[in-house]
This record gives sequence, C-alpha cells and structure tokens, in this order.
Amino acid sequence: MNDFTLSPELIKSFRENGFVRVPQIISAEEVAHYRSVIVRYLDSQAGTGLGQEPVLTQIVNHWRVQPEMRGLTFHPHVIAAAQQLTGVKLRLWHDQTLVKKPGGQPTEFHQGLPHWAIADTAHPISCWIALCDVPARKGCMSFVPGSHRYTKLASKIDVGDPGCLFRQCPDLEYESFVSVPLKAGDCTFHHAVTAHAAHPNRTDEPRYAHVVNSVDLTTTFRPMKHKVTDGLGLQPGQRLEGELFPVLDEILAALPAAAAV
Ligand SMILES: O=C(O)CCC(=O)C(=O)O
Repeated sequence: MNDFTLSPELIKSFRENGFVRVPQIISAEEVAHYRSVIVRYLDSQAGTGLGQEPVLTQIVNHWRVQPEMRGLTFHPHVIAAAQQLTGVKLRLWHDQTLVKKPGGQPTEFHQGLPHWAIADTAHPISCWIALCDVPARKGCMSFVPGSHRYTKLASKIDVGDPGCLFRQCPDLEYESFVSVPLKAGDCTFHHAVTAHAAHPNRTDEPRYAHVVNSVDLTTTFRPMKHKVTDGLGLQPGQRLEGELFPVLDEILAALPAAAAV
C-alpha cells in the first residue's frame, strides 16, 4: 500500500520551477541504515582511491552493487512522489550514491539530461535524498528556477568547470538561483534539464546523498559513452527495457516491503 501523496501546491511548484523540496521522504531510521550500508562499502574499497575524488565520489547503479540499496532506490515514497510530480509512469534510468568528502569542491552548474545516454523522454526526473543534514556549507544543491524550460541544452558536461554550462548557454549565467539546504531524510526532485549545482563541503564530515534518476517508459538509447549503457550493445533508438531499467510500478508490486529496513 503506497499512500504517499504530495499536495497540489508542491506539484504545481515543481512544474513551474523545475525543482521542489519534499521534507522527510524517508525516516531517520532509514537514513541511518542506508548511510551505514554506504560507509561499509566505502570502507571495503579503502586503498582503491574511491572516496578521494576532488568533487564527488559516485557509486553508479548502487542498487546492483549492494542489493541492500534497492530499498532506497525503489522506496515507495520516492516512486510515488516522482510519478505524481511528472504525472506519468516511470522507469529507472540509474541511481547513484554521491559522497562529497570534507573539503570536497563545488559541483558546478550543469544539466543532467545532456549527460544521459537517452532520448525520447519528456519527464526525466532526479530525486536527491539527503542521508545526513546538508546545510549550504556541507554541499547542498542549488537550482535555477524555470530553467527546465530551456531548450538550448549544453552538449558537454564538466561538473568541475565553473564555466562549462555558461559558455554553452550564456543566458543562464544571468538567472538567479536558489540553494536548498536539507535535513537528513528530506529530498529534492528536479527535472533533468533544470540547471543545478552543489556547494563545496566546508565541514569536516562527508556529505552523503543518494540520487534516483527516472525517465518515461518511452525512453530510448542515445549513443554516447556512459557508465550505465557502455557494453550493453544497445542500438540507437532502441527502447530502454529489461532488468537494468525496471518499470517502477512493476518493481514496487514485486517488492511490497521494499521500504522496510
Ligand atoms: O550532489 C551533488 O553534488 C550534485 C548532484 C547532481 O548534480 C545531481 O544529482 O544531478
């Protein structure tokens, strides 16, 4: 039973601005559980360099690396909210855990969609779940309101280069942006075209977040180099289907207790 319902005001705000904050999408117990799963994984990788990246440590398709993360990626609240905000049925594109180490540099302004190896999707959406308190000084996200309507997409993404998006989309540089500090368990949703960034981590603790990227059921493969699709043998225009890109409603029906920790 999934009775997580967003208010019409929140849905309207998402559609107007291209992002919205949803408080307490998961519980404090779930935050503690999933953070400990992540820390266990990072500890197991000590000496490999994972965790030392200057901007972000990324664990892409984490639900496949550590099956315990499935309960977060396919959390009933996350699925319900994403489908209410977009108004359509969605499938997973990929998840990723994002850790910004103490002293981690800013994630510079960019859009998600140009970086995704996909086409034929009208409602690509990211859910960024805070797995610790994330004030601005710990690396919270910022968004340019309304930029999801921007049609001149950037073609190159370098989240370490502060000018990368703005050299390609100069108008965006003169728009105001909004920073959204989050308490642990809160999340933001943003449309994958919305220009967004994250502050540097100026604290002495890591910033933990888990991101779920979902797309329309009609989504097809757009040939480009990408961690998720490299080596899959997909043809241009081929629909994303199969166990790597599950339909969210189907996985929820198969895992009714997905949120239990
Ligand atoms: O967490 C961050 O620093 C950036 C996250 C981001 O760009 C995203 O989830 O689209």
